[in-house]
Amino acid sequence: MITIWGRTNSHNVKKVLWLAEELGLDFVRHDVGGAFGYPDDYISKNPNRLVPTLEDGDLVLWESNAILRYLAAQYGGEAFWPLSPAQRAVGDKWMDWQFTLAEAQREAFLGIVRMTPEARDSAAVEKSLSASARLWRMADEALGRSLWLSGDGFGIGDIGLGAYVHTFFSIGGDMSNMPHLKGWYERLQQRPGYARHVMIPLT
Ligand SMILES: N[C@@H](CCC(=O)N[C@@H](CS)C(=O)NCC(=O)O)C(=O)O
Repeated sequence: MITIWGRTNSHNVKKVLWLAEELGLDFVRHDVGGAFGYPDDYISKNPNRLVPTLEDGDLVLWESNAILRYLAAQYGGEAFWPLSPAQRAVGDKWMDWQFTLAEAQREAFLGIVRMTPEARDSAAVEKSLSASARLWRMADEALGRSLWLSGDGFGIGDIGLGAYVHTFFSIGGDMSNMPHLKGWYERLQQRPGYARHVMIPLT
């Protein structure tokens, strides 16, 4: 049995839950992190005091992208873990670039979602929104060349950024000049795992 530890409104937890559903895995999830805190038995599994953590048999794994790679390789077959290193690298690159995007989008997310309007630094929010829009334009260009960030088929390259594009849209990010990104976001919304685990209230 697979166990996933982490609060559902964390981007990094959403990624893991969504992939687990894409792969049709049976799993149980426990709330931890944020308002739920970190019980000692969790810290012994993940001393970073961060979420997510995955347990599969004797394997205890933290770092969300390492978890995605493990699940894809162990359970995803060729569709999620192409045998060709060159083909696999296409999605792998976007999966790690997600952290670049997340960093740019962070101030806007925190300001709009986690702070009251009085506490919000509007200039920092605007700066973060335009920095992230500039990065999203790179993804838009790539999506003009292939249907998915992983190549011709949906894959793990779409999971990381997919978790963040919903946030970009929800906090007022402007996709009007990014038709390929908008189309990709609409295609993601057709996927039941995305609707269930990513398109939830941000708070
Ligand atoms: N590089 C780590 C980052 C993990 C991380 O920063 N998780 C955030 C949630 S997205 C967290 O645990 N924040 C503290 C908390 O929720 O208590 C990973 O990808 O797993």
